[in-house]
Amino acid sequence: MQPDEVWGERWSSATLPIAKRYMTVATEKQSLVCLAADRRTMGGLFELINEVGPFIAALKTHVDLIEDWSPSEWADFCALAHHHNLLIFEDRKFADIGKISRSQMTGIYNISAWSDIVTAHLISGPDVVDGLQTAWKEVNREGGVLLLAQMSSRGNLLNENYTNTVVRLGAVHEGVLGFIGNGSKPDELVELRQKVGQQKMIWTPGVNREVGDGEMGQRYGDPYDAVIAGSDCIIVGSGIHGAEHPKTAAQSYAQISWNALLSR
Ligand code: S5P
Repeated sequence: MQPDEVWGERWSSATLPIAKRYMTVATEKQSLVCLAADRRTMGGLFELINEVGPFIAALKTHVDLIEDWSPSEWADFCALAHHHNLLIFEDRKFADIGKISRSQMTGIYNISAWSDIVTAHLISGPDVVDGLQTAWKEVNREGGVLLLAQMSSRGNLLNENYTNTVVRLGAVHEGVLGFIGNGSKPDELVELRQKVGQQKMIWTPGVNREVGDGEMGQRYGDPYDAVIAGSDCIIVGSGIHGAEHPKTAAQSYAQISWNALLSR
């Protein structure tokens, strides 16, 4: 199957190269899964990617969680991710003014050198996106920003008004790959998709085959329902890395998400 057949308007109207890269990888691997690789050691990360790499399309990192992080081991880790044809997504949730966000893409972790995707809150205004895109351009790389339009955690402050503004500003910004939506609430996702339209992506955390409340205010919805409601990528963390058999779990999430996309 070719990506344009599977993704329809999302493919034909995508403007960012990284959007097409994601859709191509997801089609090749028949998986709409982004693994939230929330492990605290480099060894743990390597082990996880070696096990589930073939069944996921993207890899979401929190680089500042890793206790024994080093630039050389990280370079090896990124090489392993590329070997598995994975997009690398640093979930940094940038939120500062444009020029500081741009600088925060460098520094000790040098995020602009290896990330394909990063997250940002739009609380400081649209210049945060320009700052992040400038950082990628400065190292001759291309990337895309996912703006937090909704969150999966209970009691979050991203009310409907805020979501609407983020979508209105983000939908017309060429540096924006798409939005983070709340995977735990399919009804809210349907509404979000209506607001976003067909061009931009919606990626959803808060997804688990075991629907309900998670740890410390996290909430989970069903992976199939999320894709049917309009999600283009399910972000799954503990559903995979916390499973007894991460490989089997990853295969299962891949199959569910792919079947849902075909049905959609
Ligand atoms: O609203 C959000 C946004 C994000 S990016 N809720 C989230 O849970 N996330 C991230 O998704 C969070 O930082 C974590 O890495 C992942 C969810 O992990 P899980 O173990 O709950 O599936």
